Amino acid sequence: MTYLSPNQLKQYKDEGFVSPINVISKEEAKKIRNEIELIEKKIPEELVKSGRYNAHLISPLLDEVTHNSKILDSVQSLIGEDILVCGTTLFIKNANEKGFVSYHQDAKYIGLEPYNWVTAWVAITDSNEHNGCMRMWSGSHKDDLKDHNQKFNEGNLLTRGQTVMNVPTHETTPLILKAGQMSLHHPTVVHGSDLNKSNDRRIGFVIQSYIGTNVKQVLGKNSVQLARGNDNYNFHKIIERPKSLMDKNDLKIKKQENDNLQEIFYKGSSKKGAY
Ligand SMILES: O=C(O)CCC(=O)C(=O)O
Repeated sequence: MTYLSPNQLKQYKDEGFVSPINVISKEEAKKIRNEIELIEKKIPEELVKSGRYNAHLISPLLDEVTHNSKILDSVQSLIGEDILVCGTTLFIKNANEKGFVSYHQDAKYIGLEPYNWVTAWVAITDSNEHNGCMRMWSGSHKDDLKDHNQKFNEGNLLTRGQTVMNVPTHETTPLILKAGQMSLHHPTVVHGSDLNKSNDRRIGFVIQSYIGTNVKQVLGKNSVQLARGNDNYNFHKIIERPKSLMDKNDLKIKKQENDNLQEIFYKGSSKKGAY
């Protein structure tokens, strides 16, 4: 059992995130990278744009991480013992590309209420200031939801380029992770990330998010998997775990899920971004 320690719980409560937490080995992270890159090679369009969502539905190794008991122990410390997975995202920044993530609050556009949920960011490669790790505005989760501009700016990995203005970026905390470590962050903490200036890709596998069974999707439909405990609310449709790598039927399920997700992310917007 690897529940969060009192110090880690305090960090989450005070700062809106907790990091770093060891969850898988460097070797396991490398195997996962290889599986991601195999999918990219076999089906080049599968993991780009909206395809980067829910890769755990077609990759047994990403499915394993999603249901990893060390991660779930930490998550349980924050949201209780009845836990659902309601989606995942691959945040990949290739070397020499202009990918960044504008400062935002996840709760602003994800549609999950109440905020009994947490996001786990698992480093598949090392993630540091040089290759554009996440940066957190510590303590910002204690405020209400902030106004976000929709910038649709080039290179922004967020669907609509949602951006909180006037973030004191020089005061933000870089979440430096070794491959195999994770961070957990709160639905309302303001965070973003800069460009990858290294010669290798930076890969984050993000369980976005683990939700308590009492959490509803108020902007559309999300299917879920039961990760731990019991679901006595049954607010969501249950989705199967992958049968094998790139299984044909699983690819279809992923596509359907991602179409639903796009509707949530673009709700109320007449314009579509690059992702
Ligand atoms: O991977 C990144 O750089 C940003 C990820 C992010 O915004 C998130 O996990 O909520």
